[in-house]
Amino acid sequence: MTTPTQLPADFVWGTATASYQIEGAVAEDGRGPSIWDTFARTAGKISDGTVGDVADDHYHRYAEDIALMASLGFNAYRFSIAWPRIQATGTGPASQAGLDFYRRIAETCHEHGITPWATLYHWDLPQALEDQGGWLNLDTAAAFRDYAALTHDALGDVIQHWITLNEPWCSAFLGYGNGVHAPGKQVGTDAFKAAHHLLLGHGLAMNAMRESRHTDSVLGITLNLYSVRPASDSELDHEAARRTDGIGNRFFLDPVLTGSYPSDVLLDAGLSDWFEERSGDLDVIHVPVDFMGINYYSRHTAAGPEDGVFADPSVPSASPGSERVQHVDTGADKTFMGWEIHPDGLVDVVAMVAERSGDLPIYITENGAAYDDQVGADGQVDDEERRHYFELHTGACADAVAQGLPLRGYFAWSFMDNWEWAFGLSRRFGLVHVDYDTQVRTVKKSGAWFRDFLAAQQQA
Ligand code: PNW
Repeated sequence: MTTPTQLPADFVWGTATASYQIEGAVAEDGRGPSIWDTFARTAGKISDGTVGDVADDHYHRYAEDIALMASLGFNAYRFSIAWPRIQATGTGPASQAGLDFYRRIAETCHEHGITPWATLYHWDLPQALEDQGGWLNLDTAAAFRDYAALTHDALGDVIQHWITLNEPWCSAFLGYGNGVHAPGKQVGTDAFKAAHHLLLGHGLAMNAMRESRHTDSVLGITLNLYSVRPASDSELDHEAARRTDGIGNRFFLDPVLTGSYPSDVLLDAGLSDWFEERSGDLDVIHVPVDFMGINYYSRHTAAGPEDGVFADPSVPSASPGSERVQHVDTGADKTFMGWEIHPDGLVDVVAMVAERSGDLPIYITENGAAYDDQVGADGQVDDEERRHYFELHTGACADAVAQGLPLRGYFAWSFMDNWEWAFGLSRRFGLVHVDYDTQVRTVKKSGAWFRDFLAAQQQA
């Protein structure tokens, strides 16, 4: 008898992190500045005024962190490689010290029976490239290809699993749309061009890695996808849902998996002509991937503006061209990010990808919940809400598999508390609590739950 949370024996169970959120050591061993170093130092951008200079000090503590990960029973670790550690200014030869750091991480994983999964771009663009236009500049796509090729060539013997980009929607629309993320620009619908250059960079990098001597590499991309539904049956709300799903999901899924952009989104944005001129890039973007990564956190319930006018170019927005779409509060429980908890949405987004990609393996490369955790008087962190969140979402994974969807693994976000972008240190996502004064790690109740859950998976 299989229990509801019983998953196949070869299911991948990991945790995930990202370089700038955990490493610190921003000026060590030749690392150059990234757009996040600059952005975090810009007054008013980070809610608690912190920067990532130290973060979890993982650069110096990676060995004990990976050992702790292993003690919880995870068999995979998704981390990201900081581009400015490999190329301080984003071009030129690779830094040996930078490569060595990630080789040590990969080797430490192997010593503990953990499979390393490397993300090449989790948002820390070298500042020197931003100074030349960043992702609004077509040349950045070629620079990303070169960085990916030399990093993969140097580390492909110890890292088999590679993810090109993490969440290009965030890079394009939070970075260049509403400016809530680095580099903090507000360029209106031109943010779609940044998205295109990111996707082109993905395709170029995929091709370069495919042509390398590491022919057994397993290559993919990670998108943040949402379960989207209209707030009511009205035409306006359906239109709002179409636009939300268009920018957040289809604009990224379709070019990668089917080789075309959704024409309705280009029309909404008023960019059909620009994209027509770039249509030759779609062959590159459409290069076959070995798997799709999905970061799933929440559901959106979309409503339209009563006057039916969706665009308001005067508002800096993460959905340019759809500034006036409303996200309705359904009254469901939310995490400390204000994100609605909706486990069935995980099945929705896996089905959304499978519909376009057939049997291609799918991994949830992030899923998790922020809360305002405290260490109790007994030294424990009782994060029952997060434990419950993980129970529900691992259950959703089992549902997806039971429905025959090709879901092959799950990575919890995050292994440990870390520097949460525009929220600095004020949002905790970890299975492991981090005291930022002492750097002491404490396994939370959710981490202990995972240890028991994974042990039970193994025995079944
Ligand atoms: C993802 N949004 O970010 C990232 O991949 C992680 O680095 C991050 O820590 C995690 O999710 C939690 O936030 C997102 O505004 C940031 O919709 C913002 C959004 C979505 C994802």
